[in-house]
Amino acid sequence: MKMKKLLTAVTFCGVLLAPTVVQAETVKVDIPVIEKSMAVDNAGNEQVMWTFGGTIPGPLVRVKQGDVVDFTLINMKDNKQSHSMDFHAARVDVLDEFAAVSPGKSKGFQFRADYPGVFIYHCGADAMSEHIARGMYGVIIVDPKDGYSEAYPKPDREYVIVQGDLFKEGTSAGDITKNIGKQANLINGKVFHYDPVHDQNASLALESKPGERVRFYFINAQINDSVAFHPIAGIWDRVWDNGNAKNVSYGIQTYNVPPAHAVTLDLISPKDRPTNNALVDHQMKNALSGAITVLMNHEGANETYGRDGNLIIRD
Ligand SMILES: [Cu+2]
Repeated sequence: MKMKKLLTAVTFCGVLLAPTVVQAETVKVDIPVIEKSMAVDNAGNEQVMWTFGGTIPGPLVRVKQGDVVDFTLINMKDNKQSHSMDFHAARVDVLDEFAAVSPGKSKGFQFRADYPGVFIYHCGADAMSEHIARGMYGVIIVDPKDGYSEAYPKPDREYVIVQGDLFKEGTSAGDITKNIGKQANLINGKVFHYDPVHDQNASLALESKPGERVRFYFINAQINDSVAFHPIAGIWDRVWDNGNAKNVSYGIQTYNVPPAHAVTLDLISPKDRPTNNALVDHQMKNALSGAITVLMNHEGANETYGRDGNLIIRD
């Protein structure tokens, strides 16, 4: 991803009034679609998945409100399927920009990110249920043009968590659409990805220091199920629906996230002691089939986690 920043300083009578006004820029985003067999759990069991960029979720796209995204979808020639790109942050023509592209072909389009927040992107090619369920989704964060404020404070760390479906290998597109054959839940591409409590093969957990403001961008990429997102042993300090700074709620226990929706949630752990949280889909059938993420709050928290663009922890 290449971006060009234009910084301007406005002066009046020699007084610096606005030293760092960040102007809108054009952000180039090229994403290849790669169909491949990949690990879907911490034990290394593989399934054939269809991916944006070779990972589930696909690459994180982050722009500022007002930026133009100059996007190219590259459907690799070894693929068997046609694919498309549906950015929920875009206002375009579903029959034009979001049209499917055959293997070996590319398609480019542009859109301006007018609305701030957190949005899913996904493949919309036929049968869309199967393409999404096989992993074709990712996240675009559109940071507000006004930046941080009292209503939308700067976090100490940021994490992206995407919950998706995993169906049994060989499930038909028709069954997937009806949720028949669902095997487990994926968190950032793996069952119990960050949960060493429920999965002895899990080597990762999310981390923060006691008292830090930790921001989660949570995306529901499941095709049919809503998520009842709850931080066990904690309370969401604030929740911004759709990640928009204007849609704020305070002191929330469980937040409902429908399919293809996303929210931004802050969690602040007690300052005076180490603690742990389990971020769960409180629909128990989903929690116990993979949708639990452990957050460890301790002084020795990994300094690189949730910082400097390291929002999706991958192994
Ligand atoms: Cu696709």
